[in-house]
Amino acid sequence: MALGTQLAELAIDIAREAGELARRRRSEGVEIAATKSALADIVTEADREVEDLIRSRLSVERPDDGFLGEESGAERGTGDVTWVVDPIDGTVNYAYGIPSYAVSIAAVIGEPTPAEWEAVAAVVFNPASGELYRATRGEGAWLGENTRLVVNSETSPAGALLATGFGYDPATHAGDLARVARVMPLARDLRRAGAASLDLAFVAAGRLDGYFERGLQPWDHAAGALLVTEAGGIVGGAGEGGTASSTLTVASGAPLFDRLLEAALDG
Ligand code: LIP
Repeated sequence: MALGTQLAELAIDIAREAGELARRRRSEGVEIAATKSALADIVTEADREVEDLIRSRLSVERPDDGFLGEESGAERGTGDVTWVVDPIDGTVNYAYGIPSYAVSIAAVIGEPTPAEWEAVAAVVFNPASGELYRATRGEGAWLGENTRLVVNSETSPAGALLATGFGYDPATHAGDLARVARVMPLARDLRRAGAASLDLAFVAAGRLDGYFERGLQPWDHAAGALLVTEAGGIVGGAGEGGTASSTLTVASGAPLFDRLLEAALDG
């Protein structure tokens, strides 16, 4: 069995177990454990517990692999594979009880930085909706067992349905709003779902025409980006060589991408 397929099957199994834990903890009531980069940047006890579950499962199944997780940081492996994990992407939604959050797990090879890695397997699982998005490099992207994901490459005279997000630090909001103003002439409307991995999954599924956001961390976009590219779309940004980065991440079908990137980039 090809490596990507093996890693994807493991990621699906772990994401389902982790997602069920997150869903169960949500139903029991959520405790804010701490704030991180800003008052609005919260972490719940469930974030930490879910990441611990994912990390311990991977350490048993793939002991030589590296790990990069939102809550427990980075650990280099002795092999070529690193797991990039956001245990609960959409943490604020989760804390408020909004059913739009996801377990995001990607397996990458090479240097564990977005500008250098090659994602080979990805899973984005929303336990509230039951929707599991998955992709293996070179083998396409899927929703559930057999719904093939294909980005929307049609351009509508009404404009594009786009999604974006805003950072936790209030000092970044003016720049984010200026970016929205630059992009709006391309849009029919905007959506703000609050979970980058689900925004990227929706681009892959053709439910959004495009997505742009400043301030994402590698674990926010690692899995969703592979969904988009395996669904025929393009992911890039302001990183080295035009890659997705914390400065800017952009995803869409090919006809829209260059215009969206140009409008979203800071002047
Ligand atoms: C979130 C992203 C979202 C962004 C939020 C936050 P988290 O990740 O998924 O797109 O707008 O500011 O970064 O913190 O829930 O893992």
